[in-house]
Amino acid sequence: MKILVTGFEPFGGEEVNPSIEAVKKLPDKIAGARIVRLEVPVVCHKALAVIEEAVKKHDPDVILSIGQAAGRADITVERIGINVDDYSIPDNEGNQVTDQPVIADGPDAYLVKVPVRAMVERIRSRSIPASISNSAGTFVCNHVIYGVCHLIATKYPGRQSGFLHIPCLPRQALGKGNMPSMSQEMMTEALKAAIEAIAEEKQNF
Ligand code: PCA
Repeated sequence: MKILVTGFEPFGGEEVNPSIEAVKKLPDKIAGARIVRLEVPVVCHKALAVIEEAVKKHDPDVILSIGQAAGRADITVERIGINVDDYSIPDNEGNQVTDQPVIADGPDAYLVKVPVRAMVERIRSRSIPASISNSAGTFVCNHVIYGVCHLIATKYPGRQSGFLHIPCLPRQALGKGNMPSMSQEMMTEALKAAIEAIAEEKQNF
């Protein structure tokens, strides 16, 4: 089994994005699954194209994307992507899309096809706080959740996709009052736990 794990480049004036930092530190194999890493631009009109190119090249069974959610205190496993782009800040190429669909004529929403409950439980079993999230917002992360689900539904049947939001790194939280943070080591451990839960469920099919 092969899992494409994506993280984002920094955005919103930050010098680092914990998602790509945690992804870079993943081992090459987790629970028998081969890991392929990919950095994705925080650009509305490019993110999905970069992911699709990697899907064509590597033919993964699962696409698991990771993004930063500043202000969240735990690892959140996203359950749903909605067909809405409504950005409160510009993306990294200055696009501030409002009230647009991700995919014109697409369904209103997609539920992800990874075992969100088992992923949360596995992360918690490592003493790392985690929960299910029922909204990934309406910025580039939601765009990717929805867009990858749509890609699978329309072009790559049988594949699965999922998304985890992770908190800021401690160095991003410096001087930001009550901004929660988590160490990169802990976040990488959480990703490993989530991937184990996905890989094990797949083996049981
Ligand atoms: N977080 C943003 C986009 C890129 C990222 O890491 C989001 O939550 O939409």
